[in-house]
Amino acid sequence: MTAFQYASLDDSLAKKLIDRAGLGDIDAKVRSGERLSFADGVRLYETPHLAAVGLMAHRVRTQRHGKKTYFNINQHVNYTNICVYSCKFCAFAAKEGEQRGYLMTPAIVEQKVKEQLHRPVTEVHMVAGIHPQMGYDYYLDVVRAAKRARPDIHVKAFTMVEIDHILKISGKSEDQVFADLREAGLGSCPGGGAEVLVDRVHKAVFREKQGPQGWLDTARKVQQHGFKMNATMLYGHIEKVDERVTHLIKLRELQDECGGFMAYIPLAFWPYHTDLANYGHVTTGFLDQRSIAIGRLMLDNFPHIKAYWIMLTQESAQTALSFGANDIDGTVTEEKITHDAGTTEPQALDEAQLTNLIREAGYEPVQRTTVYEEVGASA
Ligand code: V47
Repeated sequence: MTAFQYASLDDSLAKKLIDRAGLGDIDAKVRSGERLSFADGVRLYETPHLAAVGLMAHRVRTQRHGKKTYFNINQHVNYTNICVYSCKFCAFAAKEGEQRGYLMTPAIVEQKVKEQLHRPVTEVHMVAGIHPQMGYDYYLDVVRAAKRARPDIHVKAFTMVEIDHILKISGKSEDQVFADLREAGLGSCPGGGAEVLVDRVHKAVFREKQGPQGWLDTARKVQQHGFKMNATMLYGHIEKVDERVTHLIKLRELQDECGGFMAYIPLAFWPYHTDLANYGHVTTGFLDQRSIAIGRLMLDNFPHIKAYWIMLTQESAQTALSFGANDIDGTVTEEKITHDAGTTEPQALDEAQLTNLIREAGYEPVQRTTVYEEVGASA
């Protein structure tokens, strides 16, 4: 069955399959727009009937977005890997003085953005470690540097961990810090650093870093100050099914309260060179599709579900377009976090490669800005 046929599977057939999988009651809720419960989320993670979960998610995706699949032309700049924290899932971080540690000055950030001026890049995604020495002005300066190099670029920068750190070292009021960041050129925030929003996983895997409540509180501040942002979940390590569902419900509640999340992005864990390398496994195709589909079904108040190809792989990201995802992220260019942890994916894809992935799966590629304005039909 081709992706196109799958995407347009007759609804009564889909219903029969979902009923046979014992998920008819959940399907009825999805169809009527009733919110799924914690118990529903657990069942969706535990059922072996992945196709049934995918069909429900695909229907919602199709109702909201038709065949449109968003991508953007972006670049990543990871301005330092030096980090005070030692999260067990992270292969990117280095300690000060370590040979593989690096720190980009604002001038280097400017140079990195200038290097891409020949491409129609609309977004720079900047995240990094928490450097022990850099002061408040450094953070403003890296944003300014990107804008200096390319004034029309959208700067999507700083996870909630970085924002919290910036707030703490600023010596200024929260209002002033967000005003400074906006004036420097910050456009929105990425969704990283959430990991799994439950205390057990926090204690076991990233205990020194901001915990679940800290991430949510900072996200609330960011959104209350008028910035849009994304939300992630790092899955496929020690987290349990109920913890994944708890994570999704916490995101959903914050979205009800503030409404500033654009996309949910499940991030597939890559274990190589991390402290969890011996723990087990890399993610599976089954878990990847399930994570996308359950994100779409549980997060009824999130407009976009993103299949980030670097972490999912191109194969899995392409398939995810039929399991609820309506976004495949961007061209990227020079990604370090997943590459340090062993991803087999390239550093970048060009626009033609991205649009081919989307078209081959039966969907319509649409270039977007960071905040989901359509840039125009793609070639
Ligand atoms: O915060 C760290 C995760 C995140 C590993 O908002 C790992 O548009 C897998 O958040 N294996 C950074 N993941 C990436 C991120 C992101 C990516 C693309 C788009 C957006 C967006 C956000 O990567 C980190 C952490 O949660 N991470 N180590 C690892 N070994």
